[in-house]
Amino acid sequence: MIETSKIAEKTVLVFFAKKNENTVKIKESLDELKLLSATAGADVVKTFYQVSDSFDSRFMIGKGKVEEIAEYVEDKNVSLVIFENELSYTQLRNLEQKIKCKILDKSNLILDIFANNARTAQAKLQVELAQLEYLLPRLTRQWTHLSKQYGGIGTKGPGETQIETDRRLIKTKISVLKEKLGKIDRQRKTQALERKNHIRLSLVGYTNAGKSTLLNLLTDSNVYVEDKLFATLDTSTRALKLSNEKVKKVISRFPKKVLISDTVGFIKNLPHNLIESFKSTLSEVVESDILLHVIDASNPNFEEQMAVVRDTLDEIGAGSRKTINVFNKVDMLKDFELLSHLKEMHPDGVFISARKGLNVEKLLGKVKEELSSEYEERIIKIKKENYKLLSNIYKLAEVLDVKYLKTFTKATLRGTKDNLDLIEKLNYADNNH
Ligand SMILES: Nc1nc2c(ncn2[C@@H]2O[C@H](COP(=O)(O)OP(=O)(O)OP(=O)(O)O)[C@@H](O)[C@H]2O)c(=O)[nH]1
Ligand SMILES: [Mg+2]
Repeated sequence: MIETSKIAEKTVLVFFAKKNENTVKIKESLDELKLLSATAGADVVKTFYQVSDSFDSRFMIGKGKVEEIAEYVEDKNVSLVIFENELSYTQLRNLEQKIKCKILDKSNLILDIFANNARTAQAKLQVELAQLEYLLPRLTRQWTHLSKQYGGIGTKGPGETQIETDRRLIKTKISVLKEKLGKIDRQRKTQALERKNHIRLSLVGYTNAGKSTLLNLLTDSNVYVEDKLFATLDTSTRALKLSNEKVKKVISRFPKKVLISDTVGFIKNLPHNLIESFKSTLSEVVESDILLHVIDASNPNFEEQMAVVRDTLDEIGAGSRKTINVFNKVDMLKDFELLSHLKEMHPDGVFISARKGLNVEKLLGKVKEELSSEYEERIIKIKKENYKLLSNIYKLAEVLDVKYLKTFTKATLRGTKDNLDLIEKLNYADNNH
């Protein structure tokens, strides 16, 4: 992948909204686009809006507006135009004929940020896959020409050489990437069984909510934290470890070792192919005992962000996992009434400050409470000499009692329903061959 240039590009933003759209929502979407642009290294010099009854299908915005932007771009030497709205291939082509600089939409911008922030081999492969899949239907001579002419944000994409190759080569590359990712995924799956004997928590949430800050706090680590969007693209897993005395007490009451995973943040309209290619990273989330949904309570738009996160969890198949809503950054809520209102609205939530270490013991207490409701006891009968199953059982559950009877072994187990079901399935398979 090609590195993005570090020089800030002179950028204008363009935003089209229908007349009946909520103005508060419009402002929030625009603020998010500004933050995304800044994260990508753009220097936003102006924003063009258009609010209208209907959009012009040729350009998204009206022709007059296109001309106004084109003039501004030329006058002020602007090198990048970013649309909040998703542009079709034809709209992009039409706009490029009028406005003489690089044009991106929000999906493209997010892909670019991901490309820039990918650090591990797996994240790089995943981003490259998403970029190629995004590019494939849009690959034209025009694109090749543009990327050569302008460079910078949004064009580093899958690399010069691939842009020059034809679609068939890109397709081959896509299958190679899928193959490599499949291999990483298989390795991960073998490690997953090893981890089954641990309690697994995943931090999920909107980008910039404070997931990595909370991971650092709970596991005494030092993963990358930044007031930027998509600072984290990789899942890092650490063991729960805290030096705080109050918290130590809670931890000592956990039945098993606790592992916590940090994950990539979500955002409204996350390009679908990004979710697709990050599915294997996110499978960690799907297999967790409990999800900690970290919410930036200081963001006026946090409720919509919560809904986006829930929808994305549904999409990756984690919608029904047990979830604790963790309202973070309460240190920023100066208005006491606001906080008590929030607590009233979300009686099951936990209110913390990851940065200041506020209420962590409450959070862990809640985790403990949720876990004990999930754990159950079950007795299973195992064929007498099935030592292999017995050794697997120790990985999957707590063995409370074992009785070696004449024809079978009777084990009393304690574990999550999922793990106990899995043991029964293994036992059944062993007994029947
Ligand atoms: N005031 C305040 N700021 C916080 C708190 N927790 C995190 N932050 C700040 O919020 C910003 C984002 O924090 P991260 O931990 O990187 O957020 P994240 O959810 O991991 O973000 P991505 O990985 O980019 O999705 C950083 O500037 C943090 O210092 C908090 O409790 N209070
Ligand atoms: Mg992070």
